[in-house]
Amino acid sequence: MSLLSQSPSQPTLGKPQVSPIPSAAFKRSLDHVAADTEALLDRLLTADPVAGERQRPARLLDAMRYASLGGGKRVRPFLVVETAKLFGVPRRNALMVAAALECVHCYSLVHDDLPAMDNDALRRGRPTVHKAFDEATAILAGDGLLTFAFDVLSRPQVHEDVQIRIQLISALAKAAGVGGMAGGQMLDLAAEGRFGGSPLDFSGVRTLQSMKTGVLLQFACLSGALLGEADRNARVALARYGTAVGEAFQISDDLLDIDGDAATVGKATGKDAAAHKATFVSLLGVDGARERLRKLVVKAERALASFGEDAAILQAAARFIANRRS
Ligand code: GRG
Repeated sequence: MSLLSQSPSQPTLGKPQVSPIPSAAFKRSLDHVAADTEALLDRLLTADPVAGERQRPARLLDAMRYASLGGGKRVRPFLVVETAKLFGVPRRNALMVAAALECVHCYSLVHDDLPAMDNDALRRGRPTVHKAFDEATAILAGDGLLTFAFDVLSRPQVHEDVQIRIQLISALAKAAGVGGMAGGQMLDLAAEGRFGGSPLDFSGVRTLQSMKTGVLLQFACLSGALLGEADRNARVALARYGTAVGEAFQISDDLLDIDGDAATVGKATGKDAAAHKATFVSLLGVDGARERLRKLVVKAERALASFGEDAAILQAAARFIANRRS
């Protein structure tokens, strides 16, 4: 069953238009969610095994903590917490989903940085996990984080209703798996010409990027609606917002690869052009990509119009994602 076909319950729509949130206020909220997510992950990823586990080997746990703590903007957790807030979901419940999602995101970065994938030495301004530890440990740290996400989502602290937890688990599994992020990564490797084939056109790049990057951001937005048992209209609005924000995130990433400063971005730049990779920027040009980005922000803001002032912070998030420098 698709997320949008699940059963509706409470409407929150129909409010008037919105005054923009200043970027400093937005940044404070983002930092607050980041600090809360960090604290929760720190508590969850301890050396003590929980029921059903034997022990947590120190080297693996250290690598998982290195990959998931002490860095990252925590944009996905922010989207979970703020979309959940639209439906009055308690912050502590939303943070559990946020922490699970961040584990999946961090796993993807660890595996993406491996020599067999993007072969990167720098991530979040620090040595990548396989450089700080070793390749085998990095593979296992990714495996550990991915599976830990589903352990966390299955816990009653996420939501007292097991059906909601199953919906979240199913949605995150699909977003991360063969028809989502892992599938998108496969398309990305193919687009580099590793397995033969021809270069991607615009629609091919859009599909690849929406799978590789967009679906996790869409999950972040829809998870708030799932936690809040939101009605169909609200889910459709958040799905539209998530899709626009997902594409905007990727275009801004492509632009950063061209004009970003590696020290600020926290990873190597210029890699797409060096690999002659088809990206939004290579296909649309820098100005065309900026124009598309601008339109996507408008689309994201409009998608939330019916939530009124309650969604002003999410509108600010769309602007932040488009204008980010790291
Ligand atoms: C290995 C299955 C597998 C998937 C990897 C997400 C991904 C797929 C690769 C990452 C490569 C990349 C740089 C994609 C562009 C978008 C992206 C995910 C950027 C990093 O996300 P941020 O900016 O990172 O949210 P922080 O460090 O802030 O968490």
